[in-house]
Amino acid sequence: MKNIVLFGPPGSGKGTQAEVLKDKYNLVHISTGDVFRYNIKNETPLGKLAKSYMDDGNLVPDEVTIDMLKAEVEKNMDANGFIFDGFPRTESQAESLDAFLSDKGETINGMVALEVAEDLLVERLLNRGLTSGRTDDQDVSKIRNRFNEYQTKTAVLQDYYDAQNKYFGVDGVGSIEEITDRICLIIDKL
Ligand code: B4P
Repeated sequence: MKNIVLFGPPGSGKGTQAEVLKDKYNLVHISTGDVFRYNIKNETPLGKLAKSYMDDGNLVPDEVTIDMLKAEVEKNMDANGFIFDGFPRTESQAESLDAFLSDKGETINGMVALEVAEDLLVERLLNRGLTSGRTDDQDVSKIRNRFNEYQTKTAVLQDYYDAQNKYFGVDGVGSIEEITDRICLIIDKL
């Protein structure tokens, strides 16, 4: 399997790039944000729980998120590999993912991190909020809280993967196609 973690702050383009990369490399794309939003839309118990966190721009608790991620992987064990989009977002999630994959004789091949300045991210998210209906994209204070969650809980994962020589930073500013090309140069070598 080829297993890639797509990483970066909110709005950096993880979901956008994953949509292209999954077809190019024939990988299964798992976006924890999308799975939560699907559950919210269908008013499942998981959706009701996740909504209370996501609406304010907070991370959903690890125990819920990790179990959900594992279930998504288990559904697709015949895949060529996975693009993990928006997961892991905490050290505990990263450790659980490593242990879970290791039990299956698999590993993360690399983390590709999209690097974009915060002001540009706010602009992108507010812009998406005009049409997406996502409450977490419509309010600057909620967006700032998402960045705060990222800085305090998620950014540390750069060191986590760097220590395994698996961290690859990419300039996330430019056209979507240009950024895809930059990411592919990395994935092709993994
Ligand atoms: P996510 O759904 O993961 O979303 P995101 O971080 O907002 O966006 P992403 O980086 O994928 O950006 P996108 O491509 O859409 O998270 C939402 C929430 O879910 C979290 O806040 C949290 O509450 C919860 N959650 C999810 N995973 C979790 C976990 N593991 N643990 C706990 N909680 C979790 O791009 C954004 C915008 O930019 C789009 O409008 C796009 O069109 C635009 N764009 C993309 N690339 C561009 C480019 N090159 N130039 C210009 N615009 C671009």
